[in-house]
Amino acid sequence: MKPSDTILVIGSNGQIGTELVADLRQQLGEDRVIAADLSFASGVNTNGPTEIIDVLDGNRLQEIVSKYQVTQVFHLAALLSATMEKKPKLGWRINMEGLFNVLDVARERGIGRVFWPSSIAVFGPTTPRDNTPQNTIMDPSTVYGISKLAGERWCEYYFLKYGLDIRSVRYPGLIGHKSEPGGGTTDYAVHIFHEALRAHAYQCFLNENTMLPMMYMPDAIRATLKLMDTPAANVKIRSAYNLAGISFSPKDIAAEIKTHIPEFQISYLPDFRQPIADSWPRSIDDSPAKADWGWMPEYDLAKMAQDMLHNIKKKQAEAALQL
Ligand code: NAD
Ligand code: AKB
Repeated sequence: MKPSDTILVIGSNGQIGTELVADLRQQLGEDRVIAADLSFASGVNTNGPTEIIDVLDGNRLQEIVSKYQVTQVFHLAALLSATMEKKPKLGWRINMEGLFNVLDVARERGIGRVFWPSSIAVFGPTTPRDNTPQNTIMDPSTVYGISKLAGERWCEYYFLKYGLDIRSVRYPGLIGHKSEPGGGTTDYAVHIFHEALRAHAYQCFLNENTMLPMMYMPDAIRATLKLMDTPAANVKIRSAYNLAGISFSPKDIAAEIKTHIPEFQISYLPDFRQPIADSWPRSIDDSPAKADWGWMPEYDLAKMAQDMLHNIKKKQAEAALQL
């Protein structure tokens, strides 16, 4: 990222965008980072330029890119796995047509660099589930996973065919305290902290031994910006890089929370998200990301849990004062 870059973040008000925009604005200045989403009613990201956009509207996207002379795009607008199982056709449109609109405007306008996130959802029931390699069987059984796998293929195609400098990672389930998660299968790992502090109890929608790859948001943002700042010649994978942080099950995270809140109780009532989780890896081999651009996570389960509890406790206390 150069000081002269002007960055457009589409889907800016979600779990990742909220933290990414704040980080980018801190580095580049508020005016150089345009937050774009369906609405700004929540007030998030309004400390700098904002644009209302539906990513399905290609003309509007062209208009914004030209208005600000955008040089980099982070395209985060999507529906996530659990929501998409309920709204498959709408999700397919948003995830695929939205991506095409971004790829096409980037190609036509000569945008220097584009980031689009993939997910561990690209893997499926017959993928090796432990230490899942970068290149392996990919047979996603969710609409979301199919859209991410198709997206990866299209990103690589635009790189090979048109030279578009597009970069991507397969994020694990992301955990953060600054915003609510947006309809994923891994959301329990965020909700559990809020409920542990509020009610000392949580009913989990996955069973106790469901081990999944996860990552704390500061690591995810650092990985994203590190990949985007890597010299193009070192970015050898143009579909999406495997990315690993922490792997744990609901039982593990509950035990970690109990070290801070001994009275915390967890119960389990698996729902439609259980088979989705069962089709995903338990842990990820991210050695190509480590080798090509020096990726290294900083947060383990204990460090992440301590930080989550500290920050959510503070937020809940501030909210209580305002009542
Ligand atoms: P989120 O649901 O929290 O946020 C998505 C944002 O996109 C929302 O603010 C929403 O309003 C916006 N949006 C939805 N439809 C739109 C449209 N048509 N036009 C414009 N904006 C629209 O999602 P997130 O967790 O921030 O995820 C961002 C990206 O990262 C997605 O592509 C997601 O698949 C990917 N990802 C997320 C995770 C995770 O654990 N959060 C893991 C893997 C991959
Ligand atoms: C989801 O659960 O849908 C996301 C993801 C892993 O892509 N968190």
